[in-house]
Amino acid sequence: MNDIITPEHLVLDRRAFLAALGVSAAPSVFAQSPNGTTTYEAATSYNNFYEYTVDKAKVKELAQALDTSKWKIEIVGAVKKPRTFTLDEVMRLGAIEQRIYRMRCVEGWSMVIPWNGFSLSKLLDEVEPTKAATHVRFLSVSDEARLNRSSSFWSRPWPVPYVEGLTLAEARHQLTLLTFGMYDKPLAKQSGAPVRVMVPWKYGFKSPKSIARIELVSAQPQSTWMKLGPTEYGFYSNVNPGVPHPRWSQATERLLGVGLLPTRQDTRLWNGYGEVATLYPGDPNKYF
Ligand SMILES: Nc1nc2c(c(=O)[nH]1)N[C@H]1C(S)=C(S)[C@@H](COP(=O)(O)O)O[C@H]1N2
Ligand SMILES: [Mo]
Repeated sequence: MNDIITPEHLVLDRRAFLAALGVSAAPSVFAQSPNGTTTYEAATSYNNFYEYTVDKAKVKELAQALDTSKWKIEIVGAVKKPRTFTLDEVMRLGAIEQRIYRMRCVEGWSMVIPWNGFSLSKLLDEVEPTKAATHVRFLSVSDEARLNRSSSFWSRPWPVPYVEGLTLAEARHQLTLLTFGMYDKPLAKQSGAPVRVMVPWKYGFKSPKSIARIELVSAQPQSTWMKLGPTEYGFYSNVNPGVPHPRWSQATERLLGVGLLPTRQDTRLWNGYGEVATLYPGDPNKYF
């Protein structure tokens, strides 16, 4: 089953996706979970979006407070052409493709999801990073008024905005997807509407939701998770069954939303996306 999930699945015609905009009541063609694809229902009912809550089942409801109309993405820093794009302007930069990616959360569960978008490199080419740019920093929405920061799970409010980062080479890799939809529909709010990045060979937390700002920078950025747990969450955080989390093994995972019960399966180096090997010369375990 996993072998059919390759980046060659670039099949969706852009018009089909645009036609789907605003037709949110249409039944998902993936409702029956063909080919081991996680159901839409499962993928949009069990979510991590800590700015709202640490309760995976409540995200779906709380995230509806996010206003995604009039969305803008600012791209600044070490670029020749800094620019603020409307969502529509960003979406016109490339043909929307469908890519079925595995997603492996650092907590030990995984899903298989058909995303809609195009390579982030298209957007980066548009703003022309300068020679000084070595890394990319992503900032999720920081409209604090709409965010629930009162989680009792943490002793202090969840830090906003959620920050993630990649090397420029990782960000430019064709697998790194600027994502506007899933299952041929616009992203649900709990899934990171209206735009997120999917980096399928890294743990799920490296795929930031609801992105408002992208910065090209000259040093490795500190992500939210590095700040919160420096001994547990490194900058690279590539999926790697050989490197256990300090508190649990990463050797296997529970695949969710495919059958009635989760399926336990082996976790694969780089989540099975071996083509990223060129980004990591030497021992894969040193990229913490
Ligand atoms: N802004 C933001 N992005 C985020 C998160 C978050 O809490 N806030 N959680 C991350 C984690 S831990 C995972 S596993 C995935 C979950 O994506 P999903 O809810 O669409 O499955 O989103 C990632 N992106
Ligand atoms: Mo995660």
